[in-house]
Amino acid sequence: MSDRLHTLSGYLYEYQKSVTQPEEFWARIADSFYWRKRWSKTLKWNFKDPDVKWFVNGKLNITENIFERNMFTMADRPAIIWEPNDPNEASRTLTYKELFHEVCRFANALKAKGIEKGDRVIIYMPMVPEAAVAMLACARIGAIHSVVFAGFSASALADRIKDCGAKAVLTSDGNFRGSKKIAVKGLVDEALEKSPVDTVIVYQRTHQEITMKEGRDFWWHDAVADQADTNVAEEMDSEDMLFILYTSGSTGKPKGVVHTTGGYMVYTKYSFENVFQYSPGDVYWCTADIGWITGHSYIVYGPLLCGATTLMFEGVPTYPDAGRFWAVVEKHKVNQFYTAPTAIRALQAYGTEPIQGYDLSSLKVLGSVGEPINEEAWHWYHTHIGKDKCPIVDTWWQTETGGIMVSPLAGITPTKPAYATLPLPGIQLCIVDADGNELTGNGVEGNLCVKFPWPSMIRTTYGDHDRCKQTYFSTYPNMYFTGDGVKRDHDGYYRILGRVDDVINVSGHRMGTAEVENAINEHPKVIESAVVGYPHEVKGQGIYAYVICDLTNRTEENLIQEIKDSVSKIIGPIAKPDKIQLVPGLPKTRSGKIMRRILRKVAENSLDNMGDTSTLLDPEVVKQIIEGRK
Ligand code: 6R9
Repeated sequence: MSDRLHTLSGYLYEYQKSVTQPEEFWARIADSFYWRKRWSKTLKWNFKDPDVKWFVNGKLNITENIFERNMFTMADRPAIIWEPNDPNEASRTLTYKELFHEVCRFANALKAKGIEKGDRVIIYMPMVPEAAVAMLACARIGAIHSVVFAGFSASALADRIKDCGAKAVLTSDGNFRGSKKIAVKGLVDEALEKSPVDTVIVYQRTHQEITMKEGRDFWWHDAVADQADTNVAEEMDSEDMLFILYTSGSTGKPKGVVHTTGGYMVYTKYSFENVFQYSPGDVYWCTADIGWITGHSYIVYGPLLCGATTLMFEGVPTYPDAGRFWAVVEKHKVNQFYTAPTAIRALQAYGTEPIQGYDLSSLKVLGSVGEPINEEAWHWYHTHIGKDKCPIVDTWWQTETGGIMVSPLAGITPTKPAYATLPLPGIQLCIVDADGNELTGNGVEGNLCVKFPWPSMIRTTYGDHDRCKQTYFSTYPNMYFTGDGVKRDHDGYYRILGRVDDVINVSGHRMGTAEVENAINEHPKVIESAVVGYPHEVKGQGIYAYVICDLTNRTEENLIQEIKDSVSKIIGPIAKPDKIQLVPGLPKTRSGKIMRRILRKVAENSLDNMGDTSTLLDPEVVKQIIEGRK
């Protein structure tokens, strides 16, 4: 059943209803799903503890809502189309029936290995259909999945295994990425030395040589070989955990954002069909990796709950050349295309030549996610990819929000370049000043908060509820604080201005400055460091590191390289600083706080307005830093 809106007045009407009668509104949407037992109360909440429960006492399984609920009508419809890294390798299509059988077989395999409801399972896999099968099989048996982006290092993987106390790791022998072949199993082995698990299941992708540990490691194809293709889904409570996804914050350690079953299901389906205006038979493609929230909500759960055909792409935008995205759009006649501004800017740099010759006429909707989209990239996307006929949905949301919060509804909401436009039904935004006063009316700018719960919101941070409370619910009482700055213009449209905390956004990937500093500080020659973001043409933001170090027995150049390598090893290549400046000292206040504001100015090269430096312990340091800037 579809809950799709079709007109602007329809949206405005629904929005109004969703605010005045939120429980009735969401109960109506939730009623189109299959519940083993209907909920007794739609919502219970307070933002103080915080304690939020949707569809209280409802019983369900999310995979029953993907498969059994639709099986009579959709069995032969393509669920996943897979496009491999190498365009010469054949693509694969799995119908809903085929996907269902794969999920059941793998669910049975997990059970046979002793994985039970409530156990945590790490998924560290390439972009192959089996990664989606792995997630859905966990959901089928009630195990909690935690997908770790396959570009993270062994040590980042080990930290996540340990933090969630995982019982199993699902992985591959290796991954193809552009022209590279990455030895994934070796990284897993290294991680498991630090954080052991009972079971490892290895999907064979690259056929490279790996070591398998007797009794612990099993091949995927062996594990499913004798399994039945039917499986009775585990009955889950609406508030049972569906997954944990680690994300970076302003403090050192990544935190495990927890999403639960009922609310996440309702919201991802509802937001998917409305934002993208998906019609049965369309081919939808989101280029994200399943290691990020975008991959969870809008490659796997949202589209599949809608009975959509979702395309999964294993490769990168520039392999074998910068026309690859457009070749894939043409080949599979993609109707909705959803990517990140950093990819658009990277392709923009190649000019329009790589687009020539590809038939992009199937495209109906273009999407953007992950970071603010600058006007230039917006226009390029609109003109050269959308041929001025496809609406762009600039979707603002976060790992913590579970689903899209602010976005045009494609073809319904009039768009404006660089604006995420209006909140989705059920989303009650609030802009506050630094003291937490709500800024009402239009033409205001401040910090973005949400003042009422929505079904797919974060419930806790795994193993540390207080951290959830401190990070999101303590800055402003009775509000969820997003960490983003925002402007509401004279039309009431929202424009996201970027993070106001110590989180930077590099190519659409979230990174805590403290997290990068900790990694830099692990180098034995480093005494202290400070990391800030600076504007970067393609990545949105680049990483600029100021480092105090001991240069004995090293040249400056060597040490900078060693630091970069070591950050790659500790977190992953995505966290490698773009610029490292060795400095004699850092600008600190008398109380010992690093004044990042000054470091940001230097990194941005805007030196004329350094602001107040009177509280600095040693103003001389700033001069030296400016002289040595990169
Ligand atoms: C979905 C996702 C969340 C942060 C968020 C914000 C930035 C995401 C955006 C956007 C401007 C958009 N962000 N979408 N900024 N316009 N359309 O990206 O989740 O990885 O948790 O990042 O990304 O700063 O706070 P996540």
